[in-house]
Amino acid sequence: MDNGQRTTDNGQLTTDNGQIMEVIPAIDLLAGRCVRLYKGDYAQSQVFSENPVEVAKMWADQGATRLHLVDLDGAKAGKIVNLPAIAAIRNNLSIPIEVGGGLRDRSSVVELFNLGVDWAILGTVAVEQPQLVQELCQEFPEKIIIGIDARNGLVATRGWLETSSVLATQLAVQMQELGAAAIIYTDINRDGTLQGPNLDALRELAAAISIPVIASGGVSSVTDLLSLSALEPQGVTGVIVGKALYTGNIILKEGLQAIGPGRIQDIPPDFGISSFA
Ligand code: AMZ
Repeated sequence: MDNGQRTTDNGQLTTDNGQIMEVIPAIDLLAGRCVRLYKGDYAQSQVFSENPVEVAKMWADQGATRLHLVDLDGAKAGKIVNLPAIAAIRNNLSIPIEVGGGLRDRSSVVELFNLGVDWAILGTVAVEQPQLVQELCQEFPEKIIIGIDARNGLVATRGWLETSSVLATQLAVQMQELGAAAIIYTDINRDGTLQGPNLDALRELAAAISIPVIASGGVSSVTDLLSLSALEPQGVTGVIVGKALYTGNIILKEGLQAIGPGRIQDIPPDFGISSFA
């Protein structure tokens, strides 16, 4: 019987009403600690834990299917700085992890892959060295994700300390052509503010490309997650959650129940009826 259900490539149950989305906890590393910045401002950092491994394990234990790690010192310095913390997280966790911040050459990307990191996120080089992006996408298919961090639609680079004249959507189209596996779109003015995601910008971006879009910045509640899940048919396949998880505004388990695998609204329609028969 066709009850509107189907399975995804990895066997997860979903429905024709909309597919599941990944809820991806973020761990931002500054001087080996787990922090959150406000709008990416290094002067406005809040330490959430001295022990990022413990935090990573906690999100994995609570059901995360992927982790998003940012080397904030690295993004500023232009090279990996928090390698010990990244390696420790990788060695203590079995779920996939994506890492960005300071990856500006091939050897840094290779260093992460050698550690067992699953995806490398490139930001600054997408604007400054598209040729390198193309080479890396060819060498590591499906492993290179582009982080597009936008301030009023324009792409910011180098720890968000510089704003380019490149339009986010334009860069996304170019990166898709070069072979990027996915785009992570961060709205800087929302990041760390708990003000809600920029749905209009995400809709515009997702309409312009066919590779997956992962939303980031401003997510503050389960309601925000549900709003984002309406964009799943347009290609928004995941959402990165940072501050809201650390403040408790979103309980990971509830976020997963709302839009993740086994989300509660996907219980088969005849499931409840038969129990009353
Ligand atoms: O918060 C910031 N100031 C910040 C941040 N979170 N600056 C950079 N980043 C992240 C980007 C992307 O994931 O969101 O670093 C990565 C890009 O680094 P790079 O070094 O490639 O531009």
